[in-house]
Amino acid sequence: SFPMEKFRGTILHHPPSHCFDNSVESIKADLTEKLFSMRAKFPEVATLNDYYLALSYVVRDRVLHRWIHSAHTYFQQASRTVVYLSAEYLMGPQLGNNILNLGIRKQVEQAVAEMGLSLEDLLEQEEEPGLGNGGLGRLAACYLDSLATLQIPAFGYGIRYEFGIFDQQIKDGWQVEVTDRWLRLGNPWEVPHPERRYEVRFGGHTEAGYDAQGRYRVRWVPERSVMGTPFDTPVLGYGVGNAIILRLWQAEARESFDFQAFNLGNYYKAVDDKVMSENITKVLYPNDEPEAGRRLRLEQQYFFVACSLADMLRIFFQRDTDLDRLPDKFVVQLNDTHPAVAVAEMMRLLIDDNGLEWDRAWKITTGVFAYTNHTLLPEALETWNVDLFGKVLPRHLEIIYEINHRFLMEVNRFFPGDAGRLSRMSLFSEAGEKRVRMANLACVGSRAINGVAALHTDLLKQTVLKDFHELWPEKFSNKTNGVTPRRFMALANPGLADLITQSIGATWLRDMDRLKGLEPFARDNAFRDQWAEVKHQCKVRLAAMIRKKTGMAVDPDTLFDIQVKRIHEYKRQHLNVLNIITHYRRLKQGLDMDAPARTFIFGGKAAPGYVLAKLMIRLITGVADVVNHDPDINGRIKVVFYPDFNVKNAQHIYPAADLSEQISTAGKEASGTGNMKFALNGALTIGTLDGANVEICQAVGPENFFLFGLTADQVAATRQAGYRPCDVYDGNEELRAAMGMISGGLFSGGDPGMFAPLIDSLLNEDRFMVLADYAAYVQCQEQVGRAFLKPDHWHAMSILNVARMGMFSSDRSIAEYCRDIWHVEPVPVVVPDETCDID
Ligand code: CJB
Repeated sequence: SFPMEKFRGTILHHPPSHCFDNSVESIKADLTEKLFSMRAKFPEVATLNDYYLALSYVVRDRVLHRWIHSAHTYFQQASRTVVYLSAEYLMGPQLGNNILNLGIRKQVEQAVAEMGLSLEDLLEQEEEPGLGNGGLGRLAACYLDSLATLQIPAFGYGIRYEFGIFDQQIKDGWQVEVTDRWLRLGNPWEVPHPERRYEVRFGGHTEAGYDAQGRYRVRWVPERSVMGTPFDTPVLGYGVGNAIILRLWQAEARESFDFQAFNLGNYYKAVDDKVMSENITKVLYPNDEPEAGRRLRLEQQYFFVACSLADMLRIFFQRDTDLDRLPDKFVVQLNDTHPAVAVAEMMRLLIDDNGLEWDRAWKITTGVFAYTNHTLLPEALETWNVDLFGKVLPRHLEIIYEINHRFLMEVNRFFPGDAGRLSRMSLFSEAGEKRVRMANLACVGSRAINGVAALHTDLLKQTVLKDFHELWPEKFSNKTNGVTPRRFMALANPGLADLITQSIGATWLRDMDRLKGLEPFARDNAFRDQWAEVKHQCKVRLAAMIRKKTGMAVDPDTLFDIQVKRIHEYKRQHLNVLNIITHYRRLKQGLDMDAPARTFIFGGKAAPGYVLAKLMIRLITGVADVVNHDPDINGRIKVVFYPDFNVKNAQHIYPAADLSEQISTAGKEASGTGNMKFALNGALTIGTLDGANVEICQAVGPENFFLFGLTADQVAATRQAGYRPCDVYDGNEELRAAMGMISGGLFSGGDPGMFAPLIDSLLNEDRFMVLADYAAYVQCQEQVGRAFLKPDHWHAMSILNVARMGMFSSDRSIAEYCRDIWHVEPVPVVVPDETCDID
């Protein structure tokens, strides 16, 4: 490896400094050059994808220029650094965002136009890296964007899945999963570093003994090992020279061939190890999957944690030798419990590999980590069977036992003789099969614990982490999620961004509180008309996309009512459907004839093993089939299922919404972030008091928000009082009729059995109180319809929503993490010879 020690103390060289000419002529010349040097093509034979790749390499050079100066600055200043550990990143397409952040959009647009291409077509070529399931993965990506923009030295570490989240197709109304081969045509954004591999060990056993100094030591004798190779993707800040790195690990065999087996003539045995090793980073696991494939998932988690911590220590040792100073130099944020095994791995590194005593190692470890919880759903809290854990990570299991032993002694000192508390707080659950509780491990190993919205943090303190809050109240804080306005406003909705900039200047994109300046424009008729026109254009664009993807024609003059997110019972897409059916039935009866015509748009993936969620998709498409073709309805209702919801599609969808559906059962959605993306694009929200909806409603004002349904407290109380969904059913004629239409087979081609599991679960248990909120929801939707018929007032509300949403920028979230948890300061990066300013 590179002899870094030579660089310690004094810096001998500056990184190369190219003067990138960002003129149109120069970009054209570079593009032709890249077509030749990277694609071996001349223009007459180049495909659109060749041009996409060539342009990406042109942009990448400029991106790398910023990264190399950033890395050099951080190294030189030995800056305190944030390490973000996340098993998921949903980065979205890179080309458009990098062009935006480099500030070269106009030149690139013109350059490709002069070459007979359209930038929009080239952007459409990009296959996004779908390395995450949903909100949690996208949050990690927004946070990298804000870390770079706020000039914070940081690394995002994760897994380079060969196959990300599946592509969704709809066949005969059902979801079909298709392998996501995102790397098929190459990925121009990453730089592999095979020279910087780490070995990661698995299995085997441990041996205890005494070292030469007579100290007790444990030696882990692993059974096998794999190598982790990093792939780096730079992430640019906006309006600054700073860039940071997303470093994703790929698993590889130590040797490509087992030479002994090969020499014995067993070729297939020889490649076995290679295949097994590469399996570790083969595929992303979908949320909400039942137990299958658990072992590999644990291996994935440990694999990326081990590589990342080894890399962090390598960087630390470039400039320092005293491990006690590690917490001064690094803070490691655990994005949920997926990387929580890092607590045990850190202890192992310090004790076994670096010879530290337990207490010293524990002080360092608990000085480094912080933990973000993302869910209250008990079934989503991660635990591992102890036998499985011990087979994969025998040394770590021992360490966790020791942590637990010492921890429970401490608990017992604070709460003597409280056996119930000890068993609830233990790192092991003993009811049934013995399991390791990863949330408890994360809490014990971290100096800070946070939830992702005010309500969520309160409920954490009162429920799942109550005991930890009683023991360490000072560790807890709230950090309400945020989203990046660069991708979800400037890039996704340039029309809106330009209108805002014309009105209040350009600084809002880095300082979202400035959006407040839009408030007076809510009363300005001319401005409202422009606002309405921008929204209309976005709806026209989405209508064209819908046409292309589904063949369906929808009318941009109707109310676009949109629910896009993972399909899940707690998110209650079926509540939305029940309202649609109710509205449909009323229209058939000649009622509600003055309601505005609506287009109901759904999008989202169901976990492949989640039967009821897949049935919900089938219900949506079934309702669409009937309603869209009913001549009595005559276009007053259209229902669309937009296939394959991902970041790329989302960028077309959020800007086109009039109404945003945020209708989860109160107390179940930790935060939500789609709710923010919609509102920042001028959609009004219909929602419950759940997650960040609570704060959104407060920020925009309840008069600009369609609120309905039980509160979290009422949900709990209703449950306590012995909630019986069948009583609600019996008492509501319209609800009975709507459910009757489903179970009668109207939406399943006459098959009354198809939706029985869904109907039965609503009638018998209704875990998520769909029926309890039904009447309030239908009524609130009527109010929405009436409000939409007064366009001036509607657009004024829309403007006020955007004006008051500034606090939901991820810049605000990250600034709070920096101030309260990470204690880290900005490090500005000066990039020499950049000829272009941010526009
Ligand atoms: N979340 O996407 C996931 N996956 C999980 O396993 C647990 C939670 C979501 O995280 C988002 C980011 O914090 C939240 O906004 C969302 O409410 C939560 O469901």
